[in-house]
Amino acid sequence: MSEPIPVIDDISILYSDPKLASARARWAELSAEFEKHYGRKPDFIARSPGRVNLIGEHVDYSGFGVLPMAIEDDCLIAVAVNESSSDVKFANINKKYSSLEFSPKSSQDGYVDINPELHVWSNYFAAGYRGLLEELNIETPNGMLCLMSGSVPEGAGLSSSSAFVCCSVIATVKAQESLLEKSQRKIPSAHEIATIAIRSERYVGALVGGMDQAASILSKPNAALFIEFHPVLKATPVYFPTTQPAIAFVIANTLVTSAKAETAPVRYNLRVVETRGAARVLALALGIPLPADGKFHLKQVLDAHYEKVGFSSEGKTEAEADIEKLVGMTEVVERVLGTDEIKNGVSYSKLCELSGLSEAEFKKLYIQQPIRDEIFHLYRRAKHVYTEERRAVAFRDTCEKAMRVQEKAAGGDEHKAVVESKALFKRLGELMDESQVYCHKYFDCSCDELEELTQLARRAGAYGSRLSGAGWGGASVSLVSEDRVPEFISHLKKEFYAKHHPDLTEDQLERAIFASAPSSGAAMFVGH
Ligand code: NG1
Ligand code: MG
Repeated sequence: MSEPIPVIDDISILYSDPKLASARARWAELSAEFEKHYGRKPDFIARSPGRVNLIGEHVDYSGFGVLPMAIEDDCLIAVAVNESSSDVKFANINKKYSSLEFSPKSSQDGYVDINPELHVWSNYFAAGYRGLLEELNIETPNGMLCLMSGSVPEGAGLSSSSAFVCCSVIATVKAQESLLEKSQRKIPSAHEIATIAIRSERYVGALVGGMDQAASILSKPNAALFIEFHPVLKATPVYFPTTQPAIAFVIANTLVTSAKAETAPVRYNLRVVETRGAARVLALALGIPLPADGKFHLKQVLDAHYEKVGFSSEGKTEAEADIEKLVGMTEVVERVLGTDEIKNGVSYSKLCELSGLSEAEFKKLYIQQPIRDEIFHLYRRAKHVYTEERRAVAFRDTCEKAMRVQEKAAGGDEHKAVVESKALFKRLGELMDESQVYCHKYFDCSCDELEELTQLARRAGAYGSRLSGAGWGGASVSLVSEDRVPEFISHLKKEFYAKHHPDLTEDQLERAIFASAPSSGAAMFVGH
């Protein structure tokens, strides 16, 4: 829990062989460009990766566990520290992005001004910078010269935004190290940095959960992560068998970009309000006392409900007990929210009435960010969340079973192990497919292109396929037998990309569809 962000002097531990050569070229280019731009060498390079979510979609802000893995595409920020002035300069190696220069002293809050209404790229840097300084209460920070290089595709559901915010937090922390040491304060651990990054991204305007930041910062090589948020942030590595038959995850981007910040009022932030509203209505119906601030998420409703009615986990594994509770909550949702009055959506005034609040009170409690809609779906959103968490728990449990099969197989009956493993992979695929159905039908976060891609993927032999990340566009992720990856990719190139995007260059295609191994999380590079 108190491990620091790893400091490395060799990037080969971050990338698999096929990516390493291009990664080396990119890191070298960043250092060279930095010198050209600022006339000196950087002191260090911070790195934070994007992620693909395997399962557990739109449940993190309801307090539930998710199962993403870091990918190899990442955000790099090269930094030179200036201890004699607090001024900051920030630019991107790609000139298409505007640069930023500021002096903390002259901004309104003493850090940096951020206007979330203006969707400018540099807000993500500013959010991480400000979040960190505010948290550590640093008044006169060291100055920073920064240059960034990003390889996570934008708006693809692969979390380019969080990779950027996390990288900004890490870069800022490292730049302030001498100050912290002078005042004998401890350097925040990776866990603390993840928590700060989660809070920081909220400055940019969306009411985000915490999956992306935790995955970007805490991932370990060769493992996905099961990340829990409530009552505290906890990340447990989840491994996949590496002996034959092995599996791979293929990411395929629809190339429909979903601009999160701009669409939040009718999509992401609206879902946050709907799930919070559902939690409140369920709590009232179940006679669960609401906390003083009135705020409750769906995980807290589950915990409070089973504490009230009693639950015996005797003779059950942790996964079995969790699944039983989640199934029980799905029945409660049917009973309380599946009524004629609520099932097909309610108006804002009805939502407030069901919540036992006036419209002004509801707004004050639950609507911190602008939202815009006339119908609020409590039943369908809550049904998605409780069933999706059941699928995430079952997915993790199935991975653990597959690892046990692999361990037992060593020196035992190999044929039996192959048959058992395949059955478990099939189960993983079914869970992913079911997740896609619920994202589409109950959470309304899919789109035509995602439906088409995931169906094509299944037809091309994937065990399962689903959208990844917030949805409404962006990437899909498919579970594929490792030996079939090349054939699978060429099938999708032909059936999806050649038809919808015939003009893509070979290089663009490679970036649109690719297999990704679980990559390691954030790191700080201090070599030269
Ligand atoms: P995207 O938009 O794919 O980065 C978002 C949230 C996550 C999570 C997923 C849906 C941010 C930074 N991330 O991911 O926390 O809620 O949607 O599962 O907003
Ligand atoms: Mg994002």
